[in-house]
Amino acid sequence: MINIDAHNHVKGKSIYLDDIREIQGTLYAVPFDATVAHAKIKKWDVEKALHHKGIVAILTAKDVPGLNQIGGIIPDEPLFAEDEVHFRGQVIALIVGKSEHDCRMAAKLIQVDYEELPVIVDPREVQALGKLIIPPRSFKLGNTAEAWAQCDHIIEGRSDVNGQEHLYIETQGAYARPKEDGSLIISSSTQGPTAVQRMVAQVLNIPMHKVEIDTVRLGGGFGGKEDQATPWAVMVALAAQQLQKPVKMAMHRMDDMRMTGKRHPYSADFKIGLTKDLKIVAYEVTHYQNAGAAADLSPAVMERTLFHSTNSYFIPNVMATAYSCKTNLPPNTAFRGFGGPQGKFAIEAAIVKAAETLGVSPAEIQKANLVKEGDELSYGQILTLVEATNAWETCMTKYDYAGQKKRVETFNMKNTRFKKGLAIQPICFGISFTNTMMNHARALVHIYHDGSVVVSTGAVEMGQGVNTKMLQIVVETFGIKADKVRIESTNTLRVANTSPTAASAGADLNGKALQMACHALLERLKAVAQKEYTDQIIELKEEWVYANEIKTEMTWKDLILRAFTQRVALSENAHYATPTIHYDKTKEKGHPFAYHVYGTSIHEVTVDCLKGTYEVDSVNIVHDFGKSMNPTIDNGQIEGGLVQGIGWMTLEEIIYNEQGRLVSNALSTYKVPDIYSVPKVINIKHLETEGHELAIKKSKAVGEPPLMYGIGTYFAIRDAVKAFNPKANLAVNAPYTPEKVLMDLYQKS
Ligand code: MTE
Ligand code: LUZ
Ligand code: MOS
Repeated sequence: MINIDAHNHVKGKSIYLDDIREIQGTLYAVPFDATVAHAKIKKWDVEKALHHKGIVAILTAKDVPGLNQIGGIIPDEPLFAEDEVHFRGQVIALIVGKSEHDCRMAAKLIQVDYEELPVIVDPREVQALGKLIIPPRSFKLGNTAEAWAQCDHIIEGRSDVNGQEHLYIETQGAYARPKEDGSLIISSSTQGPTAVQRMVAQVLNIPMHKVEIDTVRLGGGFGGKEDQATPWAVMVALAAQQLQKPVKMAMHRMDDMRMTGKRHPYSADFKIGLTKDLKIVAYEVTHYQNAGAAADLSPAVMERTLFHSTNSYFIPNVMATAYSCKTNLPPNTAFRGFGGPQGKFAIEAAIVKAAETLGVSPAEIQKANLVKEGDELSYGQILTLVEATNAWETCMTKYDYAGQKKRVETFNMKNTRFKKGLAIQPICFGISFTNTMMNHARALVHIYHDGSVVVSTGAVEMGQGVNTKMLQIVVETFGIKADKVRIESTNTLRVANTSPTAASAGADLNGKALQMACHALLERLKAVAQKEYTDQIIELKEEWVYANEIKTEMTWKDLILRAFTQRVALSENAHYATPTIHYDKTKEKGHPFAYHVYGTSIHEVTVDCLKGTYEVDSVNIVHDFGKSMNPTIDNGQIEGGLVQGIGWMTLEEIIYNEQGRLVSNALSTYKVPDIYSVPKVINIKHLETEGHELAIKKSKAVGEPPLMYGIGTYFAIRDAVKAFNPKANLAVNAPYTPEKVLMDLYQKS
């Protein structure tokens, strides 16, 4: 089944937030933000701005009837700054007017007097000062201190990896309309409608039942709208409530880039110990996470880094520590992989450093240490249905890695200006929210008496195709055609208390709930048919009732009408909670993930050693989809995730200056992959496996894992640089921009 949105997307008919038809009298809101990264606010003056043409109101902390607080995990983030600002881009006021243009003009008239305080943007620096978001955490397995004695080689090093701008095509936005009795409906471009509902209620000081959040779809979220869609929705809700007018905000791209957080930059120190036969015996790593000025999701991101600190390798002695460092940057947030990629980057850096020191190929070390059935990870989960070696070996044979390696070596012998590089990137990613209590979902199904079906779940469509997968479940369970089913918007009145669509678990969690609802309805419908066809086995296929495998006279429509006239309930609401998972934070042990997703990728690049530029020649992937329920959508997720990962690792360079000002603040200065930087060849082979019972229809979660293949491209470029300049002592510092490559090519050791 093709993505049900495909045709309307191409025709431009799909509705995004800014396409919602506006109600007469709608006002527009523009946030006004701090121009310094750390300061006391001595005073502010909005009088002049208030008198500007078209301005209706300027709201600040003083106008908040409830709590001026939107921190989700930790209440450390005011909606509007009060006496202090902690990052550039922190919102101080909301300007509401008759047009966005009026608001922007008025913004220039607002005056704020700051008393500037020291700005720190480096995570190691704030860690040394003890400025942490939460106390540090450590995952331990075995005993590293004792294990060093068993190692023939011990290598230490450091890796640095920068953040990443989400660059969802649709910027942040929300549109609030007052209803009666002080209640509101808010259309929000959010991955987490319930999170928005909760914060609107908290800030406006009204019960959650007065707040309806509606989300049709997002023009991309990538984690950037898991938590950070909330402030904008709360702001327009506040304005709508105060003014009793519809109020809308659709953010300007540069405002969005400046005011919202990004993927967390990390710095790490590592120490890795191996035996002569390349078995990794011990690994110690310390991560410095650049959290920004408030917690946001950083504690959860940090924990996922620890969970993925050994990627797809079994290491018997592990000591992984992480610090969430509070800097004067916009609070960093969820981004596809959610800290996992940063954890993997450090272990891959350690392996590559070790390989270079020992004069072996990193692949030899990677292969010798892949996780196997029954292995225990540092957090106590015992791995089952492990596909790491299967994916690796299938990848090597299917794509003839040995032949490719020879071709690359021959090429490099014959060429000076151009050098090729190769790297292999295996992945192993845990599926489930690491916070066990978040792993549940609901679905609501109505069958109308004309036989048409409408479905609501907690899943938010953001381009990943979750609605298509939901539709497939209904169609397959009821044996009806796709045009009989409509997937409705995600709405807090229809489906309550949802987790955000995140952690790649949207299809699994909501799909399982939907399956339960559909099965309950199916049982009732079969019972209706059974009255007609006593003692026969009833099935529903192609909108027809079958009895003992023989097509009857009764259609789906007949059956529904019959059920209705017999007063059978045609609606069902189901709830699903992932079984088997648990985690004990006091021990840092448990079984947090329903299952893991595996895969292996081979990256080949060519570096122009005169210019420092590079091209990705090919990425060959073997991926563990389980039994993919929609290979077209799933392959799209692999391609998109891979390219997004390559962008993070190569071109996308976020630059904040020492004063905490975002220098890469537009698409002219922040480069994302274009058609030229996409790999010339991407092959995706589906690993033949049984899938997993906890995956929806045994089709494993696919959203985030492929991003981590992108790490391979970084190390392939490094391999090519080494081929040109074998003596260079290279740092591990992503993204590997052409400028950095050029410097490394001509580095004198
Ligand atoms: N694909 C598209 N096209 N757009 C997105 O915003 N977000 C990614 C991934 N794939 C995203 C995407 C992220 S960060 C997650 S967690 C998953 O989709 C969420 O959807 P799922 O749980 O249904 O896989
Ligand atoms: N969000 C979250 C996530 O709250 N917990 C998670 O474990 C997670 N993982 C990936 C993406 N978002
Ligand atoms: Mo994805 S980072 O879990 O929204």
